Amino acid sequence: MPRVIVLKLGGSVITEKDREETVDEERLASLAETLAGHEDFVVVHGAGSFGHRYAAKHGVSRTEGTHDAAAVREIHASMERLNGHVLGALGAEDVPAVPVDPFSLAYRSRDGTLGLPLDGIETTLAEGFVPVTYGDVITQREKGATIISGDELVVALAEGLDADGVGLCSTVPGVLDDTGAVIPRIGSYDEVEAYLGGSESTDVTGGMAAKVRALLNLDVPASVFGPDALEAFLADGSAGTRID
Ligand code: IP8
Repeated sequence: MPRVIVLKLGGSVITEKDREETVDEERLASLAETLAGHEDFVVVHGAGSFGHRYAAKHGVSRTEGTHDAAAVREIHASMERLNGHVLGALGAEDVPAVPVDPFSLAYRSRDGTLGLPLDGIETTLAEGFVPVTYGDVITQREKGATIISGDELVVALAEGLDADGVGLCSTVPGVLDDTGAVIPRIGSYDEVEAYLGGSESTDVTGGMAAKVRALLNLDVPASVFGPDALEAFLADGSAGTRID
């Protein structure tokens, strides 16, 4: 099987973050147009103005679980609605996009370790489809159900599929230094600690520091870039900040 690219479309890139369950239609259509004609990639999208609101309403997070099935359904349904929009936009550009539902696929063990069987996704790719998955709620032993972020899925898919590269399409044009300039390349966390915070910083927001740390741990090169640079990333991987 050819090696794949794992591409994350950030929730705040494809939705209007401050308007409940509102898709940024124009942005999404333009990203879909850029992806048209490309092959062998997996899309992961975040929640933006979908999902998070229901997770907060029911007190569900990466660490706080729920046994309330109605809460699980509400969070998951919101993410399915956003996934439907993403599939629709990709489909309109003839990208052979199909859904991959994390709730039905993934799970966590007691200590939070992610289980993500990949046979289905591998078959989906091998048959020429583009799997489109997303941050979601998943079951966890002894906690009921907890949240999985798109970023966590990106890392697991990049490792599990032995991906060729990872792209995080974000609202910022890359990882920024303290003057607001894009840092072209990051080879170790020490290089950016001054801008992103020390290794003890908890990073509860799942912000840039957590992303950079996770991407540095991967064997594959990753890039963080803004929506305008998706074309450049797909062409030769030269976009925003390269983390490897
Ligand atoms: O936007 C969160 O995914 P993220 C998923 O990638 C939910 O952090 C359901 C809140």
